Amino acid sequence: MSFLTAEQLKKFGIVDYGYTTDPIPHSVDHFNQWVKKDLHLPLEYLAGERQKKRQSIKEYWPAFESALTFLFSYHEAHQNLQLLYENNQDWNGLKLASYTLGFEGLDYHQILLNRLNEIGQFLIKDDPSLMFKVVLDTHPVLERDLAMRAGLGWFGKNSMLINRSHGSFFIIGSLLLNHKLKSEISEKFKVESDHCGQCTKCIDACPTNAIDPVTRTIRSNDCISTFTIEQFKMDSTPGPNMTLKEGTIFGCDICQDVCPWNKRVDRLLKKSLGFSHKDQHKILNFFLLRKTTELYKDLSTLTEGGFRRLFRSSSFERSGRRGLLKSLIFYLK
Ligand code: B12
Ligand code: SF4
Ligand code: SF4
Repeated sequence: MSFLTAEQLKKFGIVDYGYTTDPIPHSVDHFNQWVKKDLHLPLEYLAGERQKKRQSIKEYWPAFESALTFLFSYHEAHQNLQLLYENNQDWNGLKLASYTLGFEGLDYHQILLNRLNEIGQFLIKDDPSLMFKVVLDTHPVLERDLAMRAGLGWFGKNSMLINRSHGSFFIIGSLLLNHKLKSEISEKFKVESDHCGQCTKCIDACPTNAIDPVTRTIRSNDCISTFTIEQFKMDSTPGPNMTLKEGTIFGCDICQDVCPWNKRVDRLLKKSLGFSHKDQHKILNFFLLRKTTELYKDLSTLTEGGFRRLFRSSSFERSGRRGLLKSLIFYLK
């Protein structure tokens, strides 16, 4: 990238980036059908006003002229977790989504928001008339489609955006811009073709049958990720196929773990050095490296305030203490 050096990309943890001037998601009809069939439920926020905004980025931000989209990898955290599951004698059998241990064990929303703002400010130095808007997970933009339009990958059968060189263990973050950038940037990115072929590993591995093989989308109500991250109340009704038996207590990586495109990255990455940040160790020691009954006891006796203080700025603030207890109960039966 002409405006970010290799060192800056490294500093921001960006493994790839792309660019598009197209505001309209290519798969917008697909998304509308998905909502029409209620496959988004219980995630109400994907319908109504926010569904309308997802039809075109201009609906969300009329000044849109182009977007820079970045991939922030957490593959190393995934690899370190796999090693822990395979080799650590003290592991209790529970599993966490590996993004919770990426980004130094902190909530990626805050960390990546800061990084994207820093890149935006950097661009403005060159062109003070430039305006930008950060898009990161919670904004009403179909981010996988935006990344696909920016040439960063294809939609896997597990519905993940997959990149040929970096697999799918990354977070997508974008800067919407009110200008088009120079042509040498805009001409570089071509839309990727589908590289899933005849493979069905993710569909076969999903323990709750949440992947619809025909439409290649997720039935949200059957997805472990929905139940363990998005539904916080103790009395949340699990979907009909929801039986937690794989150890998953927060998020689910199963349909990515089995993907040959991620296995390829595993082989290419240098030998991992393990987790090195104190917040990562706090998470491992609290959730994974002691008896499940002890974890349950601590979560049951902690106050809400105590839990928040312990896991402030981590991904676990989202589900909270009760959301975790609700999932953990499956493993005490
Ligand atoms: C709602 C949501 C969820 C829901 C629903 C997931 C889903 N697959 O729809 C739940 C809670 C289940 C979920 C789970 C996870 N999520 Co989520 N989630 C979102 C969110 C907020 C919206 C996604 C959405 O609009 N879904 C509706 C479906 C229909 O759209 P879609 O997923 O974008 O899929 C598009 C393409 O795949 C394409 N498509 C799919 N199939 C086909 C087939 C054909 C024929 C065609 C033409 C097109 C097509 O069309 C869709 C519409 O554009 C996005 C952030 C965002 N604002 O976009 C993050 C996001 C998708 N999630 C993300 C992550 C990391 C996860 C988890 C891995 C977390 C975890 N470890 O537990 C899991 C993965 C589960 C999975 N296999 O998808 C990342 C994905 C990064 C990537 N590499 O793809 C995102 C982009 C957040 C981010 N900023 O990085 N998530
Ligand atoms: S995240 Fe887990 S439950 Fe959801 S589709 Fe993938 S394998 Fe199935
Ligand atoms: S496991 Fe196979 S079918 Fe599923 S996303 Fe990966 S390559 Fe595609």
